[in-house]
Amino acid sequence: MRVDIVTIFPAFFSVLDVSLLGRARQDGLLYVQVHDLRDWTTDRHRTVDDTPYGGGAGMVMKPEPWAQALEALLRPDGTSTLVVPTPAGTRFSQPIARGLATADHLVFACGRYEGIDARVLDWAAERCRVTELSLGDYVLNGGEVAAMAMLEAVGRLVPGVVGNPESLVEESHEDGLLEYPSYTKPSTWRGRSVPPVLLSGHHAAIDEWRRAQQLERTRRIRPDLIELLDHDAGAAGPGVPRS
Ligand code: JEW
Repeated sequence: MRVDIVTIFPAFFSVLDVSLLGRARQDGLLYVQVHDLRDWTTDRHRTVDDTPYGGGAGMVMKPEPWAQALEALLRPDGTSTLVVPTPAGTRFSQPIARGLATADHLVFACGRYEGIDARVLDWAAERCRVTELSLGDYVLNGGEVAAMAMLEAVGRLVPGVVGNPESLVEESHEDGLLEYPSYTKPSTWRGRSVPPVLLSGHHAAIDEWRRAQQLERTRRIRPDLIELLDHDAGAAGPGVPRS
């Protein structure tokens, strides 16, 4: 997968070099390139923003530098997907990450200020798939942190990026439940023992205990996820009560 990221803060993405995805980049599975939007400005001050038509607080990103950037980066055959983090987008989720992981080329457009002139996305939608995504229901200062989270979620689903495919399935949200609690040595630490079943060597009992922990935690912390469970698929797993 090839990923291009356009931002006025390319330095935000230097952490990619030290993350999990750093190795995948070296192995050629993920080719990520970060671009400075200001490289596509033509004025002496490298201006990317202007005042909003209709008035109001803040500034809006000018369309011209974005069009120059996207004309340079989007494939002319329409096979690129433009990902635009925005608080007004569809909520990002694991199913959306799975969908994006099948793409061959993603371009992340990271806005700042009050966002990007709305005509840019209308124009881009005539050239490629455009997907506006929100990281969640809270305020961020721009698209960079959202893009970083989305790239990590998508990148680890690209075949070969995460070594063990089983670890993909076991992670939270891949089976629709929160994860079970994990423990390592020592078996007693500061007066707290590891749950004895985990030391029993009884694998069926361990599976059952972990499933019960997942269900208890999910019911307590994220009851909304229980509503989303596929009851037929869930009944095939170990220790799932038919309710
Ligand atoms: C996100 C891109 C660009 C937030 C989440 N928040 C917010 C907000 C902003 C400007 C105007 C109105 C609301 C800040 N902002 C962004 C926020 C993405 C931009 C400017 C964003 N996902 N993505 N939760």
